[in-house]
Amino acid sequence: MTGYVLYGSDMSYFSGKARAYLRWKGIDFTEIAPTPEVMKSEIMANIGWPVIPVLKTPEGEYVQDTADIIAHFEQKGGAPSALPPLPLQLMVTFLLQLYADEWLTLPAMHYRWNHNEDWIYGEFGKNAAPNGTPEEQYEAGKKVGQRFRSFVPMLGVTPETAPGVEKAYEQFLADFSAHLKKLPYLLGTRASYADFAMIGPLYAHQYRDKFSGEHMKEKAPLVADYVERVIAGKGQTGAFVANDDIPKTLLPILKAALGEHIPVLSATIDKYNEWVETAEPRAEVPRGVGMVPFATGGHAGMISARTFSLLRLQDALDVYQMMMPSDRKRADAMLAAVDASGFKSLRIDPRLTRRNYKLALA
Ligand SMILES: N[C@@H](CCC(=O)N[C@@H](CS)C(=O)NCC(=O)O)C(=O)O
Repeated sequence: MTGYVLYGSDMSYFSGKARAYLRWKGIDFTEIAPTPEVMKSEIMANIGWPVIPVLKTPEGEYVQDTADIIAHFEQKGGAPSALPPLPLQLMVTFLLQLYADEWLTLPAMHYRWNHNEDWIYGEFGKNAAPNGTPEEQYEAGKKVGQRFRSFVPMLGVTPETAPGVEKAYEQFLADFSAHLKKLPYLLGTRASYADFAMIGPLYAHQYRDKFSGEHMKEKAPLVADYVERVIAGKGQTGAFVANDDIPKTLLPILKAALGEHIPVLSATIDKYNEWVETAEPRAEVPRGVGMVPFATGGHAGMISARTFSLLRLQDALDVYQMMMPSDRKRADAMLAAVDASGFKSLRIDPRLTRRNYKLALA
């Protein structure tokens, strides 16, 4: 086989992000489902833990994590470039990735596991028992799926928070629909990195899962149309909004996202700092460092303090901290407009990096 291999699945959050990007970039790739055999011989053997998506290059190298998959191609240069070239749009790109990867997990988990549970077991079964009868696939899928289901309360979705998750998601659909009336993609008339990130939650869980997709098509047909375009790799031509401006219609989305997420990120940093006190230099970082309070759509609960979220935050902070004074002034004005000035004082020290396909102290 020539070209790249993407080990991924149509049901997986982050596989959609990678697939949308690869199609848009025009990469020759084949997607292979994570059957038990593939999990063992490719993913466990080379990555060391069970995760998708994983990219295998024609040279036989393995790349894991969607940001690293995208960077693998972007570092080579070549048009079209996924990242906006100017600083404020770049910072907003990473803020939108932080939201898509690490906060829209709330509706994704809620809708999949509280509205599509039996349906998704059948879908998981197609990978777990590809040659089984529908009943055998359901049983095999249930075994795999129950592991994911068991993470849901830790990810903040409980009977107490579920109404808030729905309220916040409905508001997002309304705000994003208003944006899509003005512009076909997040930052202009062409697709870019932020759109691929948004496809993570919006494709597999919110569009493809049966009930969620019906709900999206009914409540927010413009969002459903957007998901279809981005997952198909469209939007290769067109432009970013001129003058490094941020479309006004993104402000309500950023305001809601950052308003809920910044307190959680700040509490996660406190827990990370406590953990760092006794950690060895360059240590592997645990995926969670305890539980912290949060609220979404006006409903409060507890959520895992996920260290990976800090890696995504670090990208946005790096862009902010390296801005020239005139750009920083524009960034400050935008952050003030969305009540998110708290972002500026967040610090991740020591820095985070990825080593051996895991999160580690830099
Ligand atoms: N941050 C990673 C996350 C990959 C990820 O969380 N993949 C999910 C499926 S969409 C998974 O395999 N999770 C297994 C686990 O977290 O143990 C990325 O961007 O690629």
